[in-house]
Amino acid sequence: MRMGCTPRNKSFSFFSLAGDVNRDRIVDSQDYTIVVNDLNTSGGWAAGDLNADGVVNAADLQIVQTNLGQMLRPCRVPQMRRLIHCQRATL
Ligand SMILES: [Ca+2]
Ligand SMILES: [Ca+2]
Repeated sequence: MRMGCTPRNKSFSFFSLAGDVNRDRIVDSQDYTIVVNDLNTSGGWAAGDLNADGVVNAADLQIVQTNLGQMLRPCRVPQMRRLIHCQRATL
């Protein structure tokens, strides 16, 4: 008896950059402005609640300030064909 499901390739893209409120991979003045505009409100990450304590406050602003200028470059995933070629070359 065979159980389970048919394996399929899946691709996920995710990243985490502390202080990047608008998730554009850069911590800059736009993120700072979002937090300042939402100070003392409740909301999620998009509102600037970066430490997930339920309120946008000075702690969240500190996270942005600490990480100002940080950025993430898009990562490149090798194409499967190239990966297979590399594996054969090493056998
Ligand atoms: Ca940003
Ligand atoms: Ca917070």
